[in-house]
Amino acid sequence: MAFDINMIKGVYSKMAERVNKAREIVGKPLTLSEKILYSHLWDGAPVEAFERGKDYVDFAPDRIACQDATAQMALLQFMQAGKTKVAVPTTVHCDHLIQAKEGATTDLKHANSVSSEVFDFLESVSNKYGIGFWKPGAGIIHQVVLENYAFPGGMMIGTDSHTVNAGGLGMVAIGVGGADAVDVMAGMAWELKFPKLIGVRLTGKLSGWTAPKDVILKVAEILTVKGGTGAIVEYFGPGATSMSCTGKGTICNMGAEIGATTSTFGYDESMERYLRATERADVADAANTVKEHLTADAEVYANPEQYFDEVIDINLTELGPLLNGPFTPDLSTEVGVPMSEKAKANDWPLVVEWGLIGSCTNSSYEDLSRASSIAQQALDKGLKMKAELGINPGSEQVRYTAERDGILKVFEKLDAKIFTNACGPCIGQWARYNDPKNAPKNSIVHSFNRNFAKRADGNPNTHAFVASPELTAAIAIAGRLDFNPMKDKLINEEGQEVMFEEPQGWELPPKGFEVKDNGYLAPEADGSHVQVSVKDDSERLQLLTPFEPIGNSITGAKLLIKAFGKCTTDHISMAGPWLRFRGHLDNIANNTLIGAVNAFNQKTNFVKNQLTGDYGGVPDVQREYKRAGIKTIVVGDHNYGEGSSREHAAMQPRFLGVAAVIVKSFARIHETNLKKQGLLGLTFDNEADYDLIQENDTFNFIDLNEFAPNKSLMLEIVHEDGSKNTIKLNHTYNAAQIAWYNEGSALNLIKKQNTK
Ligand code: MIC
Ligand code: SF4
Repeated sequence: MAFDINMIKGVYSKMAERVNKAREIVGKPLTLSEKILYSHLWDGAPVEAFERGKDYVDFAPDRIACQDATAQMALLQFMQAGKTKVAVPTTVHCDHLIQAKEGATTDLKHANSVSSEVFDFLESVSNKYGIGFWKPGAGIIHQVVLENYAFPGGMMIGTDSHTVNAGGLGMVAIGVGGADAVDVMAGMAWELKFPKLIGVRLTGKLSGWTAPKDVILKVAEILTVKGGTGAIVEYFGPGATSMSCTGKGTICNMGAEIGATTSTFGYDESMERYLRATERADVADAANTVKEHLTADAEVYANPEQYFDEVIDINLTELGPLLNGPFTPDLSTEVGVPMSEKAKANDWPLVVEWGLIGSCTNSSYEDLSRASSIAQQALDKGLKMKAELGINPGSEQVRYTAERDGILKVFEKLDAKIFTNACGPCIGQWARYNDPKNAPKNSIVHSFNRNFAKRADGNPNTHAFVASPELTAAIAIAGRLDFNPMKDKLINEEGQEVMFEEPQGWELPPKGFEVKDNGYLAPEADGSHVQVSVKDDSERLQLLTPFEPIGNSITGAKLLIKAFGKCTTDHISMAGPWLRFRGHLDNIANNTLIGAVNAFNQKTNFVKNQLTGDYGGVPDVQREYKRAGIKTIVVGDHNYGEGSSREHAAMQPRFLGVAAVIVKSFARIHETNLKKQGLLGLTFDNEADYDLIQENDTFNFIDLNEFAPNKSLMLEIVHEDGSKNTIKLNHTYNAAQIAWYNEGSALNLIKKQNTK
């Protein structure tokens, strides 16, 4: 048994007392999010009410999940923490390092051969420290977590931004950087700023072509990629209870795309059905005994405006299928004519070359069955695929069951490629081109969550649009971006006009789930004898050397890059081919900020070296500053570090000698990652000061020796002509986080405390 029912019962046994106490202290009815947060305080029962968006609070999460691309760095850090076992149930999932090319069998074999060093490392570290290990091919972390570990009312963290997917089963599940996970693995508290709360009231009912995916595509349009920052989004209302559990997972999953800390839904019958179908009747029975604490107090949902910081209303009956993109997940367009007009106006290619169904967002049994009902119609009506189709099932359990039930066969009859149960094309692990840099302009549609430039196939000219799995299937068959399956006819092989009927599907497999080998390896009870080896000359893995503190005197610093516009973690530390270096800091540092656009010349990976006057790649120029002993700063725009939880985006600049990152605003996980690695993450007090920064500037921190909570810092900018500006910079470091800075990193502090 992979999950721990006693742990879950332990959480529930304390819930009533803690929730009642919290209600008394807060002095009003509680939302579900507050119930979960207040029942997971590090210090036990609550004694004070926290101010949302302001107070830093210590929590005690119930579980941790890591995936292969982030677990390497997390575990390399944990190995330094001086512990013999993880303090909290933890799992590692191998899903990112598997390419999609030929199809599952060949691709998995290939991954197991080229990444064996990394998989073996992860397996042996897991075995040593009591961590559950999910082998390559077992499935995508968030689907596997939903199927095995998520439980209503629980709190978990995971080293992946889409950990939030588990909100579909009523959890508060939050994506973090590896260093945060290391704290909890090492038996310490996990700190989070008490979130603000956004309520989304769902009325009406989904029908026809509208899917749970469209709900979150709509929310993304309303809130934009930064509208959820620092908030938990809580969904409620009749529309919420009428949706499947995995559909709720889809909605929570893409909460990461609006910057939300997490999203969640109250416990309901769909969750109970899902728990029972995934062989967790005992969890459902236990949840039923504390039902009233697994959803908000009735008054909250009756008058949400009084209890949430913001309330959004969506009527599902009026919602239609949407396509979001290209290049950003919050740009929504309705299918058909609106898309046709917008595509023409913006010169987006109308011909669609690929439809991809999968990713942690939409790879459940229900997703595959609804998409296959469209594929079946294509076969029945004599339609030929106009685009190619690729499928990544979410887990081996989903795949095995879908194969047994004939779902995969339907796709195969349309010549679809069934890729491994893994992330694949969602994270650039798609061998679509030999040379993506020179690949032509084209459109693709997928059921994933992110569609940043180059994300799927490395081609900057690929326009990726996000849609529900059923719409993805229909558009791939039609081969046109502006196809409206509700109105448009297609011509079949016999020259007849045919139309699709509405998609149909099964929420859960009618004959139950089935799997032969789910790919799980339990750790040994005592792993102390297990040897973990990292070769000195490995190009994939490198043991870590602690960072030296940056210190409280930064003068004469140079500008490394002033990033223009969107700068996501993909721009700071690209994925795709670079995933292979996720366990080797020196090697992966060679991709640092190579995707960021230089504000002075609009080019990527082309910055001025102030020492020589020459231009070069960002990592090369930075290494030259480092050799010369010169500190540097990075400047950025809004929502800097949006996207992934990868701490590499903080560790690489730190490793290469960047001292401070100064931006208009940060994405939450990235800001914490910078703090954890002992860097300065600062924001302009006056956003317009971004414009003051020139290419040849030198920077002097004036009062860094007085670095303290709630106190701004002053920065002197010396321009090339000798003129100066002094600007005010803000920060959100509390006393403990300043201690990380002073020690060089949070890990340095843990080590110091453990050796005392
Ligand atoms: C992603 O979707 O961008 C990833 C790859 O899953 C990342 C984690 C990573 O960079 O390894 C995420 O979302 O956190
Ligand atoms: Fe994997 Fe994509 Fe999900 Fe990230 S978003 S975990 S890459 S499937």
